[in-house]
Amino acid sequence: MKVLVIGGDGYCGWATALYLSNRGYEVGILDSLVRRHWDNELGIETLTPIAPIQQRLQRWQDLTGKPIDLFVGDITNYEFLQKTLHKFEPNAIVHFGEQRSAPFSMIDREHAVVTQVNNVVGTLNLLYAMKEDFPDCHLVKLGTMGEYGTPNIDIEEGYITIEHNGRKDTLPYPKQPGSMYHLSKVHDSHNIHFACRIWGLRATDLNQGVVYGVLTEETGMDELLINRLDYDGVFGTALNRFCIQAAIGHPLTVYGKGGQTRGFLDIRDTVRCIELAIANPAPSGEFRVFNQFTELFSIGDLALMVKKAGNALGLNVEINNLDNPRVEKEEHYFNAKNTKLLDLGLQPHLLSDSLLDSLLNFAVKYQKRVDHKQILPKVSWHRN
Ligand code: NAD
Ligand code: USQ
Repeated sequence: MKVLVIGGDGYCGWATALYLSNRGYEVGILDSLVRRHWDNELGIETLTPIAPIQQRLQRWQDLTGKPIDLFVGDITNYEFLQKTLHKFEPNAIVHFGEQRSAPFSMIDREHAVVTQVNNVVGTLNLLYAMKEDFPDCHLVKLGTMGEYGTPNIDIEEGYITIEHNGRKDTLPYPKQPGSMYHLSKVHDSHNIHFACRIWGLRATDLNQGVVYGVLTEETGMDELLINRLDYDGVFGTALNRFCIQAAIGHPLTVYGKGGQTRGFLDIRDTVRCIELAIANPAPSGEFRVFNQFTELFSIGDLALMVKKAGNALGLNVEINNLDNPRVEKEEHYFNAKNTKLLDLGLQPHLLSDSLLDSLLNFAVKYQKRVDHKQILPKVSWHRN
């Protein structure tokens, strides 16, 4: 089975491409490498030294004998996208190729526009290319749990059954995203749903929670295969950031009260969820939605867990409740369903002391690469 991984040079995409290749899928990577460009623009670097994509792929082939095709280009360029699809002829397309940072999208108007054009136009191009020539191909699209926001009722997987004035229907779950980035994912979901309803395409929208961890079986095989691990205030995400902060003796940056609750998952489960989605494709005409996370944590509780694990390793870890640069609820109800991937056979790697130990030790190993000036958040959601 041929799988095209769009965004295969990124954090989730790189781990997924190698995992699928290792399991016998014929894998191609399409990536514009724009994320490396955004890092340069912001003057940030991942904690880990990542090799150029061509070297990474050569090393993978040398180690395993498994080739991965590479297509460097931008999916907002329709001609390039069409040509690539015709060359590779995928059975499934996994689409990670978007601007994925909420703070990046909130820097200013320009970054909001870059985010929404890149994400919405890229996905729209993909839908048209599939409609034209690959209508049977299965699109596995990375969405986000943040599409739902934090409603005061249980969050279902994509749809909710509503009774209204004596009539009943199952409708898309209401969306209340918290950043221009999260909004771009909502726009994508509407476009993909439309393409399934009107053109009969098949798609799975994976509303993923916050991913943590860095090692997978494949990326741990060799230093040249190492994955990116972002810790800066723009691209770094909560738990990964906390472990790196703990490793360098920086107080953990909890925004506001820390009662913000989100879905989380280990990167080893990200790759497995993608495989489960590919192996069990959505039927033609269906816009299927899975909530892709394994556990719910509040940010304050995560900080306490990292503090405890850091103390056990002899690190002195403080927690600092900063003024929240974002506009979001800091105490709220949050109960999201996540049974569909479990029903397909997902066996979650739950957050454990040993994972925190390994992430903390990993961060200690690369601590010299940390630029302390990049840790505090600089992007504000507030009007001025
Ligand atoms: P990343 O920035 O590490 O990787 C994204 C990759 O996509 C980069 O290599 C980038 O160069 C590429 N890309 C972006 N726009 C492109 C375009 N127009 N054409 C071709 N390539 C393009 O991000 P990630 O953390 O791996 O996230 C991957 C996907 O998963 C995103 O869609 C993100 O929204 C989603 N997601 C991530 C997380 C997380 O915690 N990292 C959580 C939930 C959902
Ligand atoms: N937070 C802190 N301190 C930090 C970083 C974050 O308190 O140092 C808080 C934020 O205010 C927020 C929560 O932690 O309440 C999550 O923030 P995050 O930066 O870890 O994650 P987020 O901005 O939501 O985005 C990340 C990925 C995005 C993905 C999303 C999944 O960058 O691509 O879509 O997680 S979810 O959160 O479920 O929407």
